[in-house]
Amino acid sequence: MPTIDRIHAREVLDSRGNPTVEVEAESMGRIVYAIVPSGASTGEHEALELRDRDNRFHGKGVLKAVRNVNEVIAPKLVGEELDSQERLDKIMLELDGTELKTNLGANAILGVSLVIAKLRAGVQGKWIYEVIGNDYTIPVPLLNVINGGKHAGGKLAIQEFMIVPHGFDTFRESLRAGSEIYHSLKSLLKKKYGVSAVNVGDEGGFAPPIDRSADALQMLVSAIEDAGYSPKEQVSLAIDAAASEFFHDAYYHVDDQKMTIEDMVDLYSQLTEEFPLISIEDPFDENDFEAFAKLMRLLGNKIAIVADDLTVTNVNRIKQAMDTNAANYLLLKVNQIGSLTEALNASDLCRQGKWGVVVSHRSGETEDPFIADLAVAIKAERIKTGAPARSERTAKYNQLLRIEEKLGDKAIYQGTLM
Ligand code: 2PG
Ligand code: MG
Repeated sequence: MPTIDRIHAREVLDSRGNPTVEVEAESMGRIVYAIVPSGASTGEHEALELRDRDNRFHGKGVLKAVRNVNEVIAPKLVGEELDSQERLDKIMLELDGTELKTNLGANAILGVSLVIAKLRAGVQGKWIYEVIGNDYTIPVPLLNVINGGKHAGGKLAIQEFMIVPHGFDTFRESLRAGSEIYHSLKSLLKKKYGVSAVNVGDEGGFAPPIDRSADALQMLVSAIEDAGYSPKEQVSLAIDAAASEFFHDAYYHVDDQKMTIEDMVDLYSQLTEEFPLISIEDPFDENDFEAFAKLMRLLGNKIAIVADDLTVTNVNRIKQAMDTNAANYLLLKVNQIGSLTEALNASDLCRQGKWGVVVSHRSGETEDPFIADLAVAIKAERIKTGAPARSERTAKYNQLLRIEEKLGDKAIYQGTLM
């Protein structure tokens, strides 16, 4: 059995130009790298992203996390056999010893956890998805083409307006539709609002001066039609409200209004009637299981109600959401929980509870396509990884193209199962 011969972390930059942790590892002469992503609209219950809080990089340096890898984790793991992800992750979790990884930092532990999966694949001459799972599907992409909230500087409170090209036989055709619609949208926005409307936000989607959620969704429908596709049959819509970000003083501040939970339920059900909306993520504040449940009772049998900040890829919070019937889909982000094993446990729990899974990037991303392999390996119904533009986003979509091609006749596109 090959062993881990070397682990070394360093500070590199993410897509927003902020420092993040990269881990390099070696076994039998093979060298692999993993880079940790970082959110902006982070959930308050996420595992700790350790930042230096000193004068470097406006406090955002990650040298403490890097040191924790090089001086605490590496000495424990170097020499260990690459037999099982779970066993190696467990060593790190015990070394940290806290629920939210406040000792070593989730960014330190996750970097090593991901690099272990890559090393296990490397020494066996396998693809990453092949060492994580044993039965595969290709997820439907949720492409974020209009950016609002914390990811852009505009007036839209809702953070993400996404197109969902599901009505195709393959991922490749879906991605083509996504790209064509993205470019149709660009032309429509330019025509209506001028050239500065097509400046992009953090996830590669446009950040136009649109005020109201319904107008943003209408632009998407127009773009789908303009590109020659049929809304609903081939391409549906999804939003991530990231509602904790606009919940202040007991009200939701959206579309220039002060809304109660009931008003928000009305808004979401109106939007769902008016548009081919099939997925609403984080419709309410991250602590309000009851409000989520209200929306579930109304729309839960028709569309995906996705829990992100509510559940933070944490099995305890997912259980709570299941018990209260607060959602029917999990947004799975590896860095919210901080190790691959725990993310896989979250996915297993979703399968037991009959929830769907959307594997997700962060708004601060990197060139590492790891989550594409992960989505394939856990047979995630969907993947959310930004616009079909900007390399930190296309890295994931392009990896899915490779995997689909590699699987050939055996590739099953989740869109065909919807
Ligand atoms: C989200 C994510 C990713 P962030 O809210 O779902 O789109 O954003 O990484 O900023 O939390
Ligand atoms: Mg979200």
